[in-house]
Amino acid sequence: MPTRPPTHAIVRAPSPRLLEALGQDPGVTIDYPLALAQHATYVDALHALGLTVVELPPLADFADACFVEDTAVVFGDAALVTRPGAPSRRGEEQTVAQALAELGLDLTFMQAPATLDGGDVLRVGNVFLVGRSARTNAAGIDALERFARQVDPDARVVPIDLPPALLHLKCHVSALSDDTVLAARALPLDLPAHVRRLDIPDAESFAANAVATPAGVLVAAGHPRTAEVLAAAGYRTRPIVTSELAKADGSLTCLSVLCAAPRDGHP
Ligand code: CIR
Repeated sequence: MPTRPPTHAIVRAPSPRLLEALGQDPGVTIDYPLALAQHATYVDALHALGLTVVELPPLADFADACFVEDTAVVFGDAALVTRPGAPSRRGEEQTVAQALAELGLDLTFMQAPATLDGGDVLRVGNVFLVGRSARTNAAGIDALERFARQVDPDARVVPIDLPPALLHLKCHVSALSDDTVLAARALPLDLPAHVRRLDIPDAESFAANAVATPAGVLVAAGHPRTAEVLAAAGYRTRPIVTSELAKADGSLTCLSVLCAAPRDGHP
């Protein structure tokens, strides 16, 4: 069954503790007011794609809580609420779960010792490529497989060992649709035969992580080759700057959870 176009995006503005977020290089300082402004621009861009944006209140105690993607994997009318791999991030998932429930999705909650970050899950139709990473363990991958098969008995989960330097699988690849992915050239991927791969140069690998809806694609600004590849393939693109969130290892998909709400009950 083809993926229904998303109707909603769940987001959360960066916490005032963003400067303590995981993954920053020493000597690099996040400009918090600029991070807030960039996040607001991202939210505007989601609106422009026709999505209803559910803005969760910032979580003051969670430095990484704006990276909501890691807390849930949506598949059809269901969502797997994850147990994030970084202990400091556990708890972020609760308000995301509540928002998904209010939108009418059926929730499954991952249990210890499983851990998984949504940033490791690349869904292409009913095939889930999942990064085996420092954040996502074997029990997390098993839990993802059980969840996916409950929703669609034909769903497949394919684990991928990540290069050690890569935080999440989706740092260097993202799905544009049920049959197309955008990927950095150097990333090896065992894709199903029907999946088309659009390659971008490794120098632009940050831009491989794009937010795609049928209405258009949000893509990291300042990556001209990627913009050309997408345009040549017929995608309408909208460049976005998220430099301050990138300093905390965040890319574009990690700032939202997209879903097609079975019940549009959110205020
Ligand atoms: C972390 O290390 O968890 C955050 N600083 C960045 C998470 C980025 N998430 C994502 O790309 N899905």
